[in-house]
Amino acid sequence: MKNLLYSIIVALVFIACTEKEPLSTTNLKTGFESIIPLPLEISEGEGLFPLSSNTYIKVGESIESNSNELLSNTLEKQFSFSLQTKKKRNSSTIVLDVISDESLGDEGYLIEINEKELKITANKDAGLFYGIQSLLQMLELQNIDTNVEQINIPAVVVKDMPRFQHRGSMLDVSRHFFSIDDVKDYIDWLARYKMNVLHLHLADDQGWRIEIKSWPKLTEIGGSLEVGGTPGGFFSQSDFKEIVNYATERHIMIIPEIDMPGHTNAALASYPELNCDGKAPELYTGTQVGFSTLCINKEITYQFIDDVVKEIAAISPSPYIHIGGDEAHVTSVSDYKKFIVKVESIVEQHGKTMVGWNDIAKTNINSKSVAQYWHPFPNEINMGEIDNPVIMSPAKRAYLDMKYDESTELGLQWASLIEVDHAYNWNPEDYLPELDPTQILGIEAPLWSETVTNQDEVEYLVFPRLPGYSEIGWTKQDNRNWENYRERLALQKTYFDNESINYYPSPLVSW
Ligand code: TNX
Repeated sequence: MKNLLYSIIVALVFIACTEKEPLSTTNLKTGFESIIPLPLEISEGEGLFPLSSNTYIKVGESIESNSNELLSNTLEKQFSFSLQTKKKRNSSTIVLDVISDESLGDEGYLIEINEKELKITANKDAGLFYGIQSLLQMLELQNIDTNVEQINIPAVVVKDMPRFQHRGSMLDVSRHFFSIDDVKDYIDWLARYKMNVLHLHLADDQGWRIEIKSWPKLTEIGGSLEVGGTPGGFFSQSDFKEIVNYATERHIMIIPEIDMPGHTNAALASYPELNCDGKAPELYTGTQVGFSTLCINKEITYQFIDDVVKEIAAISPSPYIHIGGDEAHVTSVSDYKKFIVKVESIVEQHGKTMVGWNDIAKTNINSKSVAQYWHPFPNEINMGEIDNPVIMSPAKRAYLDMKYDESTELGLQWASLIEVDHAYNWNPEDYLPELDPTQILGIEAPLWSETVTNQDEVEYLVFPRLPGYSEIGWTKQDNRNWENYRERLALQKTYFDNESINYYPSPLVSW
């Protein structure tokens, strides 16, 4: 009798120990109302979808990207199970498919979760990618034990699509140079937050950072240094293609910028013939702006620009080439006007659309060229005088190189101090009342690199402001408010910590 009792107890303890309690994900409602950028519509359903190694993933035939691998690999990395590619008895199913649903546009997606199926569909591959990003971020924010064997995801329908088509950031690799791996990290950050443009500022006074085969001294000489006099660097054309491919896989467009006619000291130091007096200046490693100009009235200047644009157009799939055009303080107004119109026609001859900083609005540009608004310098530019498409990057709100507060060591403060709430609380459609909202393509947050020398410093200025810019670009204005955003931003700490991101712990957020 004693033995029997003993055996029963042993058996019960054994059963209790081996039975795996499926952990529920969360006490949040669906989890999707916690992600950044906030989705358009979320409706709760009933029941739970069991995600485990018994889940089978079914991929639609018309999918072109490797989104399914992204999903399976990330889940495998994060948890202890992998998804099945063959259906088993009792399997739950994840379905990924591209369907014809124009209401989702080019970037929207639908997530439908019930007890049997977790389905992500989109009209295009980009939408599918964003749907997967939403699911992965939702799971990550739950801080689920990595050893859990089953995750129960509450039933829900999420319908989501972006407010603006252009959601980007700019990285200045001229003032300080950053490696391919650093740029790839930057691309990963953008992808996580459903941003789709990385504008690379590839040439300025302090450095020329892209190989031009027909003008090799641009990088040999012009790429050799950076701000502070430390060694610079440059991307070979094959490096650039590697970056473009990495970005394309993540549905991000790289917009290359060669700033001209000002901000050109690196080119002028490399080739004396580009100077009006035929003399090459010294390389420049300071941080002043507005002192250099290409020689506007020399034929060779346009030969040079034609070669540069031709080589870049050949390795850049983006429809845009950015020609800078800002702060040409030592170019006369009439020369500037002549110059921009000539450069625009060169860009168009190579099959691209010109983008320039808002200074180009003073010239007679074609209606499809794009103006990037940064500041009403110089001469109080009135953007209302042009009907062109506009990218909004107001320095007072969107400059990632502005300090957070007086005590921030990195960054500048000429435009404003930009705390996290100040970065978030503005509307691209009413920032410049003179613009027609239909002109606004979207937003870009530029990181100028005068004061940032390495990736740790980049992270400090980018985070935690970048998620806010992503939400401004993606989420409907009426669905955004700071109090709710600030709670969601605090949850991003999980990601920052997982990726060892050196973020600024703003006192406005309860981390
Ligand atoms: C202005 S924004 C510039 C850049 C500087 C930046 C620093 C713009 C078009 N020109 O050359 O790096 O300020 O904040």
